[in-house]
Amino acid sequence: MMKRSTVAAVAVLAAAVSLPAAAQFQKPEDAVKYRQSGMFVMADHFGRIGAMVNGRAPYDAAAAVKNAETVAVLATLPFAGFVEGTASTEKGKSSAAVWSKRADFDAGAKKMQDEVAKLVAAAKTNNLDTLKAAFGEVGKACKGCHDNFRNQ
Ligand code: ASC
Repeated sequence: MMKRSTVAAVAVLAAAVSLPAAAQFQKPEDAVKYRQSGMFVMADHFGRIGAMVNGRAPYDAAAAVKNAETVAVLATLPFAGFVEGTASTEKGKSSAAVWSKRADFDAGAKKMQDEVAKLVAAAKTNNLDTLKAAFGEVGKACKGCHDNFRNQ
């Protein structure tokens, strides 16, 4: 038999190793801040590609790849911040639908990540039209969730 203190220590260690998303944050507001910050930085880098495909900035193939790769990393991050009990009714914020339709929300996140992976590949083709098409698909994936899971 393990001593009670040992059992407790093992339990703490197991919890730390498995690290459920919620355990990453001290308080619910931190989870909200985390996901909003991630989305903000992701939108910034995505927007730099947008400026190129929309003719507001000169096409720089290397910068497009770098920004697409940055978006790909960022695209994995915000979802840990969607912890239970952090829905809002405020315009522009996450609605209760995120949690009541969680499978749909997760599928939307996956769709976005898949389209972002294609964006990276498109950026590497060094073809602005290819990049433009992939940019549009990512934008659609963003919008899909924003329409359904963000208060209008
Ligand atoms: C962006 C951005 C979004 C999406 C969305 C696409 O650049 O910040 O939230 O694209 O507007 O419809």
